[in-house]
Amino acid sequence: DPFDDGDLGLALKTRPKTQRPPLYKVMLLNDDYTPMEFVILVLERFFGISSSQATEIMLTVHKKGLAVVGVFAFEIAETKVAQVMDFARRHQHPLQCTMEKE
Ligand code: TYC
Repeated sequence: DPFDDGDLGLALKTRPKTQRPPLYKVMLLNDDYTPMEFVILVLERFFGISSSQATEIMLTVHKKGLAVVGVFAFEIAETKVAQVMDFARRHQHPLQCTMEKE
């Protein structure tokens, strides 16, 4: 009949679905006290971001309140957040880093 999509429909319905892990956005939040240079250092050290890109991202956080600094699988995102929070705490800066499912 004219509504029968034949083999193509069957192929789509039976195609094995490729499973991808959920991704998590890691974000930095602005505050009034963390030095700009420290935020740039965090972006370079923990996210492998170049000095010029790190400066741009830091200024985005400063102006907009937050920015996504990377997107990772759950365990990687968790590790980045923990590393940044620990580094900030050890330097007595109130910098906050959080993650959110994409
Ligand atoms: N607002 C801070 C200042 O003026 C700089 C800053 C940028 C702090 C980004 C946190 O995630 C941040 N010193």
